[in-house]
Amino acid sequence: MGIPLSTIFDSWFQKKEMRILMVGLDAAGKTTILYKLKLGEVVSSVPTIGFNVEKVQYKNISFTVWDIGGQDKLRLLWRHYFNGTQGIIFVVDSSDKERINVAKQELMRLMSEEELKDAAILILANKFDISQVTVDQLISQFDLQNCRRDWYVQTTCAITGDGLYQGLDWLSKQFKKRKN
Ligand SMILES: Nc1nc2c(ncn2[C@@H]2O[C@H](COP(=O)(O)OP(=O)(O)OP(=O)(O)O)[C@@H](O)[C@H]2O)c(=O)[nH]1
Ligand SMILES: [Mg+2]
Repeated sequence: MGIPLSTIFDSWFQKKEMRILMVGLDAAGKTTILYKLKLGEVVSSVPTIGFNVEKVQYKNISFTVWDIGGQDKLRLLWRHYFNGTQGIIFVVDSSDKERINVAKQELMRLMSEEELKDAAILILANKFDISQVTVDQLISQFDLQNCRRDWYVQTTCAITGDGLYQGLDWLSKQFKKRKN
């Protein structure tokens, strides 16, 4: 007995691509995160009208990350990008106390979308450098305790890159879990 050779070959050569939808309110830091991951640099960003898309290679997985503009009127367009999404990165400006409830509502709306029901949800509490929010605080602000989805909260600073790869680590585990 043993593992058939074809199974080993399949696991080697299988396409390891994960389609990620990155959304969140305007100015949360999505575009800054995308290019920090892609280029290792902080780019000067302008508000995104439409989308940016980049492939980010990490841990043998090619993440195709769709970064969609988060301004109020643009949020209605997010659903056009849902199809085939395996993971969501929901970016929150954790220093924006006034709009934390708006962010929560948008996240709840995404979680109730039929097309996204199997997608893993990574929540990035960004701008950690200026907010010092804790993961527990964000979990309670977003009422995630009773949420029966695969979700994970990570604090990040897109400027330094802190926390970004921990987030991708969690997504890569979700990817492997779903493939098995
Ligand atoms: N201090 C701090 N500033 C950040 C951080 N991440 C992003 N920013 C700043 O926040 C501003 C908005 O960042 P963007 O990446 O353009 O935000 P966005 O989410 O793409 O916004 P939209 O495209 O409008 O949806 C920029 O001035 C960034 O430099 C962070 O972790 N800490
Ligand atoms: Mg942007």
